[in-house]
Amino acid sequence: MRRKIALAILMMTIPTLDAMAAWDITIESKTVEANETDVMVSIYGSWDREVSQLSVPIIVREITPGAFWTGSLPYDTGGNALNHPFQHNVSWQWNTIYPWALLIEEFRPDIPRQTCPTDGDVGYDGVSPDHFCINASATTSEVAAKQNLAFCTWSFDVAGVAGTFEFDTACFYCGVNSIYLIVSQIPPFDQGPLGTGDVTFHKGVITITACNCGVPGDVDGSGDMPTPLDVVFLVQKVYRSQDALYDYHGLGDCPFENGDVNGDGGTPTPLDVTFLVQKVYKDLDGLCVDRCHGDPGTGYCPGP
Ligand SMILES: [Ca+2]
Ligand SMILES: [Ca+2]
Ligand SMILES: [Ca+2]
Repeated sequence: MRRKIALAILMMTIPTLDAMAAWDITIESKTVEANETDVMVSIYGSWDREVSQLSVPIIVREITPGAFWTGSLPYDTGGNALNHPFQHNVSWQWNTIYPWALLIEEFRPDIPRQTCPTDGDVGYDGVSPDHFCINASATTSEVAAKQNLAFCTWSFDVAGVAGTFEFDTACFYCGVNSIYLIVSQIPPFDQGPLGTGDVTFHKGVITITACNCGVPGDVDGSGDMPTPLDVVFLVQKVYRSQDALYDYHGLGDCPFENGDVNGDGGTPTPLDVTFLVQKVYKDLDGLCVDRCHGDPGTGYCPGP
């Protein structure tokens, strides 16, 4: 009987021990469209005891050539929880009323040096690879146990090439050569790979999908250059209110409505039929050739 009771207590204890092992750093993965802007990615942390220091060195690495982040890259350097003098497209989500990371709170770009391999990166420049490091450190206060806390978010634009790139962890330089997540008891100890090794890490993968707003004038979605059949589809839509046009909008966030072949915005009109007739029968191209971009609100359509 005593053994059964002991076994029962042990079984009740196992889930608790398992839950206490939840030390994790995870970077969000996302699927975005080609040339998408203001893509937001967060880093999540889980820890079971109060920690006073956190460092995550990150490499941004192209997997598919050309599929990468681009434009004005995020940074947040030289600051702490109250002061961010050099900040661009980075935000922190933990308690900002009673800030925790008073000593340092930064999202700092740099290139690897000292004890890290120093080949392959010449700058934080949108050319793979790029490196940055997330650092947060307390003076006396500590951040309490958390599970899946999205503590930092950064935003960026992506290139027009379909494929993938990733936010992985890698050596940054001598002081931040690995993930550190430090419990400040006496003496303090690190739960990261060079300490107890309890922290798991999951990299973030950004998948850029090709824009799919259709071939210009291919209103029935057959996937090839417009034909007389497309003209009939558009005539039925415009003059007979019989809408059998392909739903490109169901596949993505296309700026132009299908059938608005000249890209001047709104629903298709007789003018669009005229443009499509000229294209199909006379090879006069006035169609909106870039269906993925432009601003129909201003009548702007890239090309032809
Ligand atoms: Ca670079
Ligand atoms: Ca067609
Ligand atoms: Ca139109």
